[in-house]
Amino acid sequence: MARLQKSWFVVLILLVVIFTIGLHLGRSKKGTVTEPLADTANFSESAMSIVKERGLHPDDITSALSTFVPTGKYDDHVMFASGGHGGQVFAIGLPSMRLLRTIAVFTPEPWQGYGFGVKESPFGSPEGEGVFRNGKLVNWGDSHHPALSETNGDYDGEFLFINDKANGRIAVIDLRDFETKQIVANPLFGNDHGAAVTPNTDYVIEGSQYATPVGHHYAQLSDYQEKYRGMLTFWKFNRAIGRIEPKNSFAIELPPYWQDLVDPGKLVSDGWVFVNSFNTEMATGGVEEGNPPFEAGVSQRDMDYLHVINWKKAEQVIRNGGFKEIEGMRVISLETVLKEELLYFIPEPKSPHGVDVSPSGKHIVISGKLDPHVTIYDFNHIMDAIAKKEFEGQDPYGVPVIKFDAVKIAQVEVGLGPLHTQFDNQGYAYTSLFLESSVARWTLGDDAYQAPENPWTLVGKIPIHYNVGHISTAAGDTVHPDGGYLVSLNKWSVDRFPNVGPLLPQNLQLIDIKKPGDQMKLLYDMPIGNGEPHYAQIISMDKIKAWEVYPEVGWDPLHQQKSEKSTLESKVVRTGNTVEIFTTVIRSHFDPEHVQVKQGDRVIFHITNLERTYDATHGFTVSDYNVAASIEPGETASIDFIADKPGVYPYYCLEFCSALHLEMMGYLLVEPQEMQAPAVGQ
Ligand code: K7E
Ligand code: CUA
Repeated sequence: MARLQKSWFVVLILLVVIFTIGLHLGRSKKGTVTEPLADTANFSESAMSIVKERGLHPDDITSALSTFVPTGKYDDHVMFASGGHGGQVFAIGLPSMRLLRTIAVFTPEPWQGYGFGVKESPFGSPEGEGVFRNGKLVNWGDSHHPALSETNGDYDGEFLFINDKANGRIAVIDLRDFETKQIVANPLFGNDHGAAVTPNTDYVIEGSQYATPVGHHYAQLSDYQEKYRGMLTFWKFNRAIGRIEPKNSFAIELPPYWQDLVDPGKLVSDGWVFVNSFNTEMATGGVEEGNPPFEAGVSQRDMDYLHVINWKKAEQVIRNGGFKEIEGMRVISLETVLKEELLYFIPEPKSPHGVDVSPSGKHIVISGKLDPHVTIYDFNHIMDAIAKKEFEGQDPYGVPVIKFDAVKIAQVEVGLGPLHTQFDNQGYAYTSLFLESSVARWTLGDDAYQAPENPWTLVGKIPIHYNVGHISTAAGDTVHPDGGYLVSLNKWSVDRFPNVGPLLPQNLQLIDIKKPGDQMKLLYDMPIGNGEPHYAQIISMDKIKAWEVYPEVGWDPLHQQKSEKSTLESKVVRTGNTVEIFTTVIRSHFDPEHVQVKQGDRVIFHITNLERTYDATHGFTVSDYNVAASIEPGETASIDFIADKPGVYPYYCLEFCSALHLEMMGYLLVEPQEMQAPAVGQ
């Protein structure tokens, strides 16, 4: 006991010394930094008393020192985590694991003035046609797979894309202002799952999940094999305007298996995309009719099919007119897919879920939830097998099935319930183990920078808490992973946090992966009391070039250009029954402060924030009209509603922007119909 205490004390002193040196070296010009303690002996004494008082373990101290970011200093990475069925994206700083920003995407969010009457958002403009499904407003989503834009296979920090599994949609977020600019809805299918970008962001690829008749049509389940289909959509992204262009997009028809995750090739495998699938049984469920339930029906076969798709060639087929148009989308039929040799299958064991291409592009790693191995395929072997037609047969639709043994180069026994794989800069791969609640680290064959004896070896595991889904490493799906951090995105948190009732937070755990071998270390638990994080992307902060304020006063953030409705001086313009109020805001008043309209008028406030000061955001709302805006420095926001109820409605600023913020208000007077004088001549 005494010896343990002594060695603990030595560790502590060492850490204190390192910490003190660190403070000297790392002093930031920004913000205030406390003076490093000159007297380390005194410091260690006071630190020791905290350690004792709080009952901390030596490990806790290294974790705390590894993640603590002092006031005025910045996190070095940011993680964009999906918000699951909350429909949002979270930007979280690493290593501190502090939530920096919620980005409203599929679900309205009033703090950002998103979805509450502001026209400069997908919820307020024709660009948001994807917020409608069957003519109905769908104002939530199930966000799963965020994908950062890439240039030559590396994150470029310009855009973020994310899918909505529930409603088959893709959103575009501009990282200059961290705001959603576009939502597109897939015209061919209702549920999606895989979403990823090609290495130069030419396309955002969206895969369907549950097969349905194409184009939201009707067909009996007894016609499943004939009339239901899977689809892979290639949404063309125009970087210059920051928009997906549905007209230049296309889709590939697939058999009615349930296509799952999507990962495009890179470097050697650029031009190809890998998609796994399950339910190649084509089970159609129906427990109530005495059929096996889906969970049994879809996992009868030992192998499902990894889809290997030549998208560059598909693009060529589209250019040559080899498509039919369905619901406005150019679709390559399964028949053409076969004729043009765009699609091959490779058997993949068992209940596959994750598919991940290694940084070199040479290896494709898949995991089957019911197989304790990850299976690794070699891209060059796949190309050889295709050239030599090493097929074991065809699926019922005539798709050639490549011989498993011809292309599988390794299997690593990692543990129970493997799901998703990520990569680092030391030649390791990491696989989440759902059933075991741990993360396995293994060496990545000839991608490894230091090749061990057996190039494919499990080297360590770390338990997590609990039920990990995805994991994310820094730049972990690019051609140059950063290494250093791994975040485990856990579904359950069970006993990690104080009881807040039966709906528990999810747990995001930060793991230090800097040290080699079996030396991964859990650093931090971040509860997130919000929709389920599925996947995340972690990027170095150096690559994010976000604006501090909008480039010009009068900026339209949706189109990233000067707004036609901006103004430097207030004015009210009435055209028939439409009243446009060109409003300016600056600390601490609106101009105008009185707005008089008639019951039934259409009222449009065009509000320009004249501020050029970093962080001088104002808000705007009018009582009872369900409107909320956030007007960041330089922004012009337009809010449009019908003043259908007479009365006096205060409008006020929502952000506590100055000492006189409470005074920052105005009155909207809606004159009742009966008081309105009849027009002259009547
Ligand atoms: Cu595994 Cu939607 Cu990527 Cu969740 S998915 S975990
Ligand atoms: Cu502007 Cu409060």
